[in-house]
Amino acid sequence: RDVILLGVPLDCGKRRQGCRMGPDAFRIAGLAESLSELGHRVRDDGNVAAQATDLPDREPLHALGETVGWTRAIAKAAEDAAKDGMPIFMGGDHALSLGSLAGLAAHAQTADRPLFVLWLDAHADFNTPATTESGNLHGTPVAYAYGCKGFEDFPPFPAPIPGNQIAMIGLRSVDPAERAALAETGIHLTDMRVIDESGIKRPLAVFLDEVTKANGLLHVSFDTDFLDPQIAPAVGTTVPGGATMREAHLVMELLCDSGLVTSLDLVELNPFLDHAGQTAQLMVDLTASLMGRRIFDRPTRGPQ
Ligand code: DIR
Ligand code: MN
Ligand code: MN
Ligand code: MN
Repeated sequence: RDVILLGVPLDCGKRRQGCRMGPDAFRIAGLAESLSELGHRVRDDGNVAAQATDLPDREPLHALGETVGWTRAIAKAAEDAAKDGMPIFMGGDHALSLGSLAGLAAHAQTADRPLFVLWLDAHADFNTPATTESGNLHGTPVAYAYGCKGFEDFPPFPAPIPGNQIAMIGLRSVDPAERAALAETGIHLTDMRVIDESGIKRPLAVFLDEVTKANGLLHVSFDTDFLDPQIAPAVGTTVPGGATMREAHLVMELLCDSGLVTSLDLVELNPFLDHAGQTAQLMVDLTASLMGRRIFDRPTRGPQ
């Protein structure tokens, strides 16, 4: 495949700094080399540049103007890259997905295919600028893509994504306002209890079947805090009880088998909090699993 790496040193989606070092951490951990070894044609387009706005900041939102500027710049880069191949957005915090989702939705509209989104995250990121308690805009991209009210300062979202085209897996920290808003959306919600009781494969397979039936594009947004903090400590918003290394690799391997993934965000890695590159390396290894790294080959459709 043609893979396009885009660094997004965006660090304004929350107060704790460090995610701006993410793109270089992914590079140093060998993301491009790992994907080349798997036979992909990899191009690193360098870093997306922030775009200035004169939008004033507004309490209680943190860095509203800066975030809106980034959203425009990333959306443009995403739409362009999606024409050439499979974009991988190396974040940066999760506010970058305001832009990647907007750009990919515009691309899907042009391609006349529905855009599906898989959100791997401890959090739902379904707050709006009106409901957020923290003021941190990294907690809002899914609500933006779904078409919630409250995003008037942002570019209008091209073709909002219906709830049945969105799946969240790994949930274990959901704010009361998010819980109430999610109830009416039809978004596929897989919390850690579902994973404990019936495993991580089934909810993913159900969603992937829907993507296949609809001939959809599939964007995967991978928040580092999907993973358990014991294996992925380099996140500002760790939540205990996350996905294990084996669960995460299985998700990536199943996504690879499906052949459906058309774009990927790697977000919330904060190298300042890492232990000797452990989390960056794990994220690179998981991306390699998503892109074809295997222990042994298997029939693509084995016994379910
Ligand atoms: C919380 C935390 N829901 C918020 N969200 C995080 O600030 O809106 N998302 N950390 O990744
Ligand atoms: Mn997130
Ligand atoms: Mn999160
Ligand atoms: Mn948040």
